[in-house]
Amino acid sequence: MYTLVIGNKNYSSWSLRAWLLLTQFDIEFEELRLRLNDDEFEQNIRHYSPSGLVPVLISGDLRIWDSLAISEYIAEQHPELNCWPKKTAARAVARSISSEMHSGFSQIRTCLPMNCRRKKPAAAISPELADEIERVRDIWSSCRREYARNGEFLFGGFSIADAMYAPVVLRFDSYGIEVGAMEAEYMETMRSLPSLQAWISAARAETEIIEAYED
Ligand SMILES: N[C@@H](CCC(=O)N[C@@H](CS)C(=O)NCC(=O)O)C(=O)O
Repeated sequence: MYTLVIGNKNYSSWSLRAWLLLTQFDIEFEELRLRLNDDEFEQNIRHYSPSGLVPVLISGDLRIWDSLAISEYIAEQHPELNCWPKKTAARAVARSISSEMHSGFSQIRTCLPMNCRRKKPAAAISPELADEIERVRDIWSSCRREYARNGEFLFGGFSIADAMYAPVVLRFDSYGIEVGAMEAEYMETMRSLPSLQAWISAARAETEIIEAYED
């Protein structure tokens, strides 16, 4: 049985990625939520996470403290689930876009922080932010064009790549980012997942406010 240590559901986009992956693939886990920006977090996080960051997956004596590392570990432990696409070429592209998400998109992260309670257009979109939004749209539409025949997600069936982009779907929704028909359809598919709905409801029920992530 795994334990997944996460931050506030309203704000912690990296936690959402790992949580959604486990939940979508029906992998049993216990959830341990620590409040970000709180003394409790500072006092407890090093007990679980050598990096001081969430998410952390605890599997027996092992701690895995990064969303992409957690994803790879889960994919290795449960090969029958095909957490990555089955075909080599699709898997290579899925890994590329997941790594691109993990190491890039600094403007989206900084200017559009995840906040599931928020529903208001972004105040301003700089050219740099617009470029990153365009790049995400391009990734989503090209994946959908290529893999639509296999299912509704980026590579047909739900994969780690969808978990990596889930917080971006929520951000585009919260900040009223305009997208084309193909990307809107993908966003709707993601938003209607019962797992993501459950995360959003729990996020909205949280009472902590972190000013840095609010307007
Ligand atoms: N590269 C890490 C990023 C993790 C991360 O930045 N987590 C944030 C919450 S979303 C955190 O733990 N922040 C706590 C802090 O900075 O004190 C991953 O992929 O898991």
